[in-house]
Amino acid sequence: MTNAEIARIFREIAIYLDMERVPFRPRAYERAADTIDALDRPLADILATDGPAGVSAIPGIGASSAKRIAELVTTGRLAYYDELKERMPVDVSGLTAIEGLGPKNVKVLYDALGVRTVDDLEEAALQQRIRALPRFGPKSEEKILRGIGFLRAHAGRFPLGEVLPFVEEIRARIAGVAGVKHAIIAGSIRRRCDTVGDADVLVVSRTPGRVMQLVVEMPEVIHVHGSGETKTSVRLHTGMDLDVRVVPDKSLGAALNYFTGNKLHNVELRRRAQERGLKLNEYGIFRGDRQIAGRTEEDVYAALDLPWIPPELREAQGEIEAASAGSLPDLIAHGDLRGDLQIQTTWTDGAHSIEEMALEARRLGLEYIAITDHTRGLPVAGGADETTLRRQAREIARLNRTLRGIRILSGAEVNINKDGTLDIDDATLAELDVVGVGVHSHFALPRDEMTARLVRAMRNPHADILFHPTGRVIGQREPYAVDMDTIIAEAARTGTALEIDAHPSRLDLRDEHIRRAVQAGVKLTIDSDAHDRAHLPYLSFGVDQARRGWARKDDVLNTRAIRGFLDGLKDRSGQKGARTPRARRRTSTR
Ligand code: DGT
Ligand code: CA
Ligand code: CA
Ligand code: ZN
Repeated sequence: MTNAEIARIFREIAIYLDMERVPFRPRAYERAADTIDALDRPLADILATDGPAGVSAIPGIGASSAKRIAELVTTGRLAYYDELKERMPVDVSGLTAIEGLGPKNVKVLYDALGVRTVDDLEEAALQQRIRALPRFGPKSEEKILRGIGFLRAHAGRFPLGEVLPFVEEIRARIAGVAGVKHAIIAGSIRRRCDTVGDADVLVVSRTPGRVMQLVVEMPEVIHVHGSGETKTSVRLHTGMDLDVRVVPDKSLGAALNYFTGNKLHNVELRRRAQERGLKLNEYGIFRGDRQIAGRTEEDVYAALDLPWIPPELREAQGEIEAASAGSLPDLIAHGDLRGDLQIQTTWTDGAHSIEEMALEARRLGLEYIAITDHTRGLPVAGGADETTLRRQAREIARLNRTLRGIRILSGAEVNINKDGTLDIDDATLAELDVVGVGVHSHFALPRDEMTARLVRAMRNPHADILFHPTGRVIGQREPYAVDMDTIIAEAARTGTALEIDAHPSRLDLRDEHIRRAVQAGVKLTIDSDAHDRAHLPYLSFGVDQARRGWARKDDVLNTRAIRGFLDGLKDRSGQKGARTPRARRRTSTR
């Protein structure tokens, strides 16, 4: 039983408990699932070495969760979960994945119409049986059908954040087989694409038979498409396929290059080889029959008169020309981020206090964080108003006087109203260190109206960062209709930063948006959008995305030390005359 499987079961339990309207416990299960996902050691290992006490010692995992984990790891089952499933045998994950369909509605649909699967749901909607239910109508049927269509269109691709830890775990298992010299992840995962079709792992081993045996016998495998000495292809329990290839050591670089792709990048490299009278394939670079390169990727590129190209750039978007001209960007690196600028706390819909988030950020090596709880009514009830934000700023100032090694900045994730105004008054915004503004309502506005709305919000002198510039939720919600070129131009003109939301199902700014923003001289920020301290490491997915967008360290504001960062915010660079010295002192000094 892997960590990913245990986390999935905990999430399903949370959904079941939500259906029964059980208070609090669903959040505890979700929190435990987040914690489990963020662990860097298999729970089975922890249990084996430290026993149940070792598991319940993990922050975020209570004693009862620890017991359930022990049962899952030792027996492969969980009686409590089996009971829930038996009582209501529905595809809870599949159904709640549909935009706008929560656990409570899933229960209503099951109780009233016997809906167990997404197919049942589609049939019920098409037969117009849903509109008769209380609190549903013809509009709900339409929305459900659209949601199903969207999911189907995205079926078969998985957010990188969901697959990377899991595939990394499998890779490590393969690397542990006696006789294995290398086990490396290739394909779209190595390029850090935001979604992944299937996982590709390359292996160099004296014992290919043993490697393939391990792969087909992994507990996560639900089907073997094929297995031979050099290639095995399996379907995993998550629905994703995994291809494992064993390659000769002297071809590792060429194979890695070939199976990292993408296809068009490979095609361009092959053409370049041909121009030099060479042949490039997955076994190496050949002059006639003689292999002249291919043991490492560096020597493959060198044989083509190129420097090594980072995998994130291999999308046939001009990277080969840039490499050839010596003008590849010096990409932002993991570890360059010094701050995190979108963090929610228990003041609104986050799971942890300001102090808990700050301590975790410090533990992860960050120097500063901005607390950006939601404002007013959207998207959570009890969002902050002006009074609350001022009270929170005082709490932050108090913490800053006692905490060492981390600076907490006051801020907010301010709602952009339908007309582009903000739902917090300017006087209050002027007192905050970092103001992020974002759309949390009226997602379906026509493109012109939505673009004008965002532009107006960016023109507010206090709006430092545009959060969620596209509003997409990968595999769940389409981006809103917006003219990104206008947004980028306005960001450049007003000095508003654009956010790369690092949450792996968000990544609002796609690679090409980032690239255009960089070209326009727009400042970017990379934020975890953490609602739990286990989310802070999401920052790394934001760095991946920034690299895919050709961003350098200098393009990202929160790579700067605190002083330079604050000076780089729009509100500081001029307009903040409105800020009273007293308010400034409150949060900015130690
Ligand atoms: P995915 O799995 O859809 O997220 O994307 P990839 O890029 O991982 O694609 P995949 O798994 O089909 O193949 C892995 C890499 O292998 C791909 O990026 C390039 C290489 N490759 C696969 N098929 C071909 C091919 O027919 N020609 C060439 N040149 N390369 C190929
Ligand atoms: Ca792949
Ligand atoms: Ca593949
Ligand atoms: Zn939130």
